[in-house]
Amino acid sequence: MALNAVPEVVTTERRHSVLLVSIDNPPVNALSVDVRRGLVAAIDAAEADGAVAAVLIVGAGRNFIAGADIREFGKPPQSPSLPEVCHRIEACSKPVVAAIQGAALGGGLEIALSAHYRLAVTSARLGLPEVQLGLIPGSGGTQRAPRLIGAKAALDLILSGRHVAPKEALTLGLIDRLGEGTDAMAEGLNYAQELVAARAPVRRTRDANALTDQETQRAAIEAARADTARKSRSLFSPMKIIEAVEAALTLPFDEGLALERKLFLQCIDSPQRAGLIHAFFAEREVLNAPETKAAKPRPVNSCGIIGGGTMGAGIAVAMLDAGLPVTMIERDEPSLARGRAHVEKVYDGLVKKGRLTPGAKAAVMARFTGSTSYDALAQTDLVVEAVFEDMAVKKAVFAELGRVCKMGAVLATNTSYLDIDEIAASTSRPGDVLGLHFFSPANIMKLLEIVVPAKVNADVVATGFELAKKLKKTPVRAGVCDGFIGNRILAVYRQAADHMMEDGASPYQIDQAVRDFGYPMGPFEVSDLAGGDIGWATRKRKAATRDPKARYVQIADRICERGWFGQKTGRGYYLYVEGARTGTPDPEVTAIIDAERQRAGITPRPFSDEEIMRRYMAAMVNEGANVVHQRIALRPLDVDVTFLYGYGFPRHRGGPMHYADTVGLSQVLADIREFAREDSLFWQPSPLLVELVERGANFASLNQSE
Ligand code: 3H9
Repeated sequence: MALNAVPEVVTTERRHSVLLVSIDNPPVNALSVDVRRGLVAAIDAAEADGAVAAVLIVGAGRNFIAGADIREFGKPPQSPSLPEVCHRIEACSKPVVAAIQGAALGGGLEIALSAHYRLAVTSARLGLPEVQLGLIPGSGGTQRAPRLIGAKAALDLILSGRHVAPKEALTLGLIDRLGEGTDAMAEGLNYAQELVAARAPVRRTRDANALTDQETQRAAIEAARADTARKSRSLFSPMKIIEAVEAALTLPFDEGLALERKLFLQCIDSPQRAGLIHAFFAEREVLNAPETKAAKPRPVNSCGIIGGGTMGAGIAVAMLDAGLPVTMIERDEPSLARGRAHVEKVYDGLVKKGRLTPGAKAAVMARFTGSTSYDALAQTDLVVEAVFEDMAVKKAVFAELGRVCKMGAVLATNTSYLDIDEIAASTSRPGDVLGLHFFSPANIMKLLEIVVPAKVNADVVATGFELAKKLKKTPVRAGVCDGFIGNRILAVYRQAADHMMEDGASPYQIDQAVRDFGYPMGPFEVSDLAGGDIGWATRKRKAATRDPKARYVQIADRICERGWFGQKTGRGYYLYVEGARTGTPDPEVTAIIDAERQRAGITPRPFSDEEIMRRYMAAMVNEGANVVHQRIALRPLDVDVTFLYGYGFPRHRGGPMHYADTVGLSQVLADIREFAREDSLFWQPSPLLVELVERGANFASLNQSE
C-alpha cells in the first residue's frame, strides 16, 4: 500500500509494521536532490504513521546507492543537503535498517551508517571512495566510520577508497549481519521484523564507542599522516581526511560534522576535484564511439597471437588472464619456446609472490598452445599480430592471415606507428582489419588504442571495444596516423624537452620538474626505462622524411652511439649502479650535452621549473589539439584518457586538455606564440587552438559534441 506521494525515485510501502523505502534512481541510485527529498519525506511518513514500527531502506536494481550525484557538484546546492538527510535518518525515533546489495559507496555508505542497523548480501561492496574524486566523505562518514570501526580501519577505508566485501565489512563492524541469500529486500524485511519483535532500540552511530582507546587511535592518525606525507604529497584531500578523522577523536560529534563540512567544501572548490571528476566521466565517455553505438561486437572466444617477443607475450598474458584460450605463432620452434617461456615467466613470478598457486598456473597454461604454422589459426575468432615493426613483414603476416583465418575472424595489428590502411590492403578482407595498440607491459598497462582504418567494418571496431572490457582495459578510439594519439603527441613534447636540454636545462632538472608536476617519472627516466635504442630506431626511421629546416637535437644519438641504452645497459641519461632501478646523474652525459651545445653554437641559459613545464605542456596540448582537429581523436577527452592511462599523466590534473582549460587556452596560445619567436617551425599554433581562443571557447565544449 502506498502511504504517501513522494517523488517516484523514492517509493514507500508498508509491509506489516515495516515501512519499506525503496530508492529507484537508475543507473546507480545516486543521491540526486529528488532522492534526498524522497528520503526525508519517507522518514517523516514513518514517524507520522503509528502502524510503522521500523523502517527498511533498500536500493532498487543492482546497487544500494553509489553515492552523491557527482553531476551536481559545482552547481548551486539544493536542499536538503546530504548531511541533513543523514541526520534525519539517524534522528528517526523508530529503528532504521539499511539492506545493502551492490554498491554502497560514498554518500551511499554514509546513508547506511546513519541507519541504526545494517545488513549486506554477498553482492554488496561498501566503501568511501571520495578520495578518488579529490574529496573527503562529506555527510558524516569521517565522524561516524571512526566511531563505529575505530580510526585505523576508518582511515584505511577513506584514504584508500577501496571497496570492502560483506565478510570483511562484518569483521570490521561496518555491518551487523551478513544476508544468507542474494535478495537484500527480503533479507532486510526479515531482519527488520526480527528487530521489531525483539523491541530492538534505536542505535545511533554517533553514539558508538570504537574510539575509547585514545592512545591507539592517536597512533593510527599519526601513522596515516606520515604515510600520506610520503606517498600523496601533491594531493589535496588526503590530509583533509586525516584532519576530519582526527576531529572524531577530539571534538563532540556535531562540531566534528561542522569541521567535516568545511573541509569537504574546500575540496569541492579545489582544481584537483575538478580534474579527478573529469577523469571519472572521461574514462566512461571514451566507450561511446560511433561504432559502439551502431554495431554489435562479434563473439570472441579464442585468440591468436603472432610473435612471442615482449609485446606478443604480454598480450598473450592479457588474453589468458581474461580467460581466453591463446594460440601463439612463431617462425620456428626455438622462437616459440622463447615466446612460451616469456609467458610462463609472468605466471612463475605470481607463483613466487604467492599470488597464484602452481595448480592455477597450470590451469592457465593449459589454455596456451603454440605453433609454427598459421594453419593453427583456422578457427580462431581474433588474431593480434605483434611482430617486428616492418611494413613488409607485417604485410606478409596479414596476407597469410587472409589465407588461413575463417571468415568473420577479426585481424588486428599491434603496430605502434605503421599505416594500418596499408597493412589492411594486403589482405583480401580489409573490413576485418583494425589496430589494437597495447602498451608495454601489455598485461599491466590499462590503455588500449583502438585504431580505426578507413575500410574496417563497424562491428570489428565494436569488437575491439568489447575485447577491452574483457581485458579490463580502457579503450580509446584513434584514427590512423604516425603514432596514433599517444605516441604522436609524445614525439612532439619529447622534442620540446630535447630543445630545452640543448638550450640549457639539464635532463635531471627537466625530470624533476615533470615529477613535481605529478608524473611518476620524467621523460629522460622513461627513455632509460624503455631503452634508448627504441627512440634511436624511430629517429633513424624518420631521418629520411625529416624536414631539413627542423631543429634536430643530437644529444640522444651521441648517448646511444656509446651503447648507453638506459637501465638495461647500466647507463643512459643516468648511471645505474649494479642493476639499480633508480639512476644518478652522470657527469659524462653532462659533458656530452656541453659538447653538443658547443657544436650547435648554443650558449646555455637557465630555465626555471615553471618555464620547463609551460613549454612541455604547451607542446603536448598543441599537438593534442592537432590530433582532435584532424579527427585522430574523437574529442579532447579521448586525448586526456590516453595520457591518464598510457603515459602516467597525473590524474588529479584531469589530462592535458582538461589541464589546458584550467590554465586558459588564450594563455596556452600566448605561450606558443612567444616560443614561436625562436622557432616558428616547431611552435606552429594548432588551428583548433586558435579557433577556440577566437570563439572564447574551451576544449570541454568539444567533449559534449559527439
Ligand atoms: C560522495 O558520495 C560525496 C559524499 O560523501 C558527500 C556529499 C555531500 N553520480 O561506472 P558505471 C554513472 S562522492 C552520478 O559505468 P558500473 C556513470 O557516470 C560519490 N552518476 O557502472 C555512468 O553513467 P553513463 C562517491 C554516477 O556498474 C553510470 O552511472 N561515490 C555516479 O561499472 C554507470 O556507471 C563514488 O565515487 C554518481 N555517484 O559501476 C562511486 N556513479 O552510463 C562512483 C556512477 O552515462 N561510481 N554514475 O556513462 C562507481 O564507482 C561505479 O559507477 C559503480 C558502478 C561501482 C557504482
